[in-house]
Amino acid sequence: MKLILAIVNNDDSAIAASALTEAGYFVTKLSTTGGFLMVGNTTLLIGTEDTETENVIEILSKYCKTRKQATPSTASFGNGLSNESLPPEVTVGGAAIFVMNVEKDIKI
Ligand code: 2BA
Repeated sequence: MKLILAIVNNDDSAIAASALTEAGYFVTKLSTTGGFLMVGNTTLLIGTEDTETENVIEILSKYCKTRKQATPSTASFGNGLSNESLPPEVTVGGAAIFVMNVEKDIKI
């Protein structure tokens, strides 16, 4: 079994989660914050069989789009970077995906 962790844009998260659920996958949505931009994004957790991994990635690819995002002035908050050292905009997404092995999957 695998745990797929996908960090996606907030604007894509609802449709991506719906498409995954409709395809029969179990999905958990977490509200998260990117460490660089310091703005909200969404992390989707999907626990599934090894053989389903590529299909999940395909669905995420379909609904999670790459976009340019302006670097907000708050991006350096707390990390000691000056605004001048940050690029004016960055390319974000479609999704940062991590696939992990699951030792046990227990539901009580
Ligand atoms: P953020 O950390 O807010 O990063 C937003 C975008 O800023 C990134 O897009 C990338 O284009 C740029 N960026 C991030 N860190 C950078 C750095 N140290 N130097 C220069 N540019 C940097 P994505 O790569 O598509 O990442 C989107 C979001 O996914 C990230 O938001 C973060 O929340 C997550 N993420 C991406 N890669 C990750 C990783 N290896 N580990 C943990 N989280 C990751």
